[in-house]
Amino acid sequence: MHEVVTVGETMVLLTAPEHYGKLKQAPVLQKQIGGAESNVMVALARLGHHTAWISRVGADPFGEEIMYRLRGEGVDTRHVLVDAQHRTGMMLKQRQQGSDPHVFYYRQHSAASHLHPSDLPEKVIASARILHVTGIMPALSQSCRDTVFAAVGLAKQHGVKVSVDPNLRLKLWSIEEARPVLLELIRQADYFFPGVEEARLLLEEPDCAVDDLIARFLEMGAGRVIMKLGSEGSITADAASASLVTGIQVTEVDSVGAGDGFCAGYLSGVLRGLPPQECARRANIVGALAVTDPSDYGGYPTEEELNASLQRSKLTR
Ligand code: KDG
Repeated sequence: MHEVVTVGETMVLLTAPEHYGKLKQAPVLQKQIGGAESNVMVALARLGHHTAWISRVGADPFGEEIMYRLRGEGVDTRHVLVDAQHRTGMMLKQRQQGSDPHVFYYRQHSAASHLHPSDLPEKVIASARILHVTGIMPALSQSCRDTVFAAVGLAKQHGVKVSVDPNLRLKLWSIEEARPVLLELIRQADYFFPGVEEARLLLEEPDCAVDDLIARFLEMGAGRVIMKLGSEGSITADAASASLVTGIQVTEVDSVGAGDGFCAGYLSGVLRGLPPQECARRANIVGALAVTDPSDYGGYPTEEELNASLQRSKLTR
């Protein structure tokens, strides 16, 4: 049985890890893989949890590589369909000194963009403890949007908790298109993981205070809201209480993958039955360690490494 199951697209990611600025000046690109949903599964698997990633890949070397790498991380890929008609998606990442990297997608009409509700293995979702979804899938195509809502519907039907990271990608769709879709997902979320700017955009409240943003999401129906505050930590709130949990300081190399690590750290606490503040403490550390490595998930810790960081952070508190 899997503890956490997800559905999403993973791409081959080409980047020059040692090079800042225009990729045209980088003589060699390195192959990695990236996908917000599978990143969360990798981080959870490193922390000792059973996870499954549901998707489609093309019948091509990139698809093979994604499966090979995710299997190597201990993520169950048995429910991934190999789609002989379409290619695996790809992205380029151009690193910038002092700011978030620029990404360029080559994912239109990709294999994963053809995911369909009939691809969902109902038994796998029904027997999980948590379904994790993001706002990327519904941006890819109508059939991906239908697939995410069908997965959430199955989770609800079988009493499986739903975790939602909005992952607002304005390169994939406009805020006007994204807003109603993501608000509908948020209403169904047991755990909702926004960033502050995303929250303001989604609620059309550019100047709203963080506490008021959280209150709005709780009123809309989210069970627990975990607001990411970057290096400052996070706030975990539900109808009964709210706590600010401070983060740890690290040297940032690349911010991509931090939000995914954060979600995984939090969900691993939930799976262990920990109180919300302890879940947030784990989330802050996994998110922080993620930014110390240039790849999406190279910095995610094992449970042992996470415990060592937790101990160190307790000593310095
Ligand atoms: O969260 C990390 C992701 O942004 C990256 O892996 C690529 O899934 C991705 C996306 O759609 O941007």
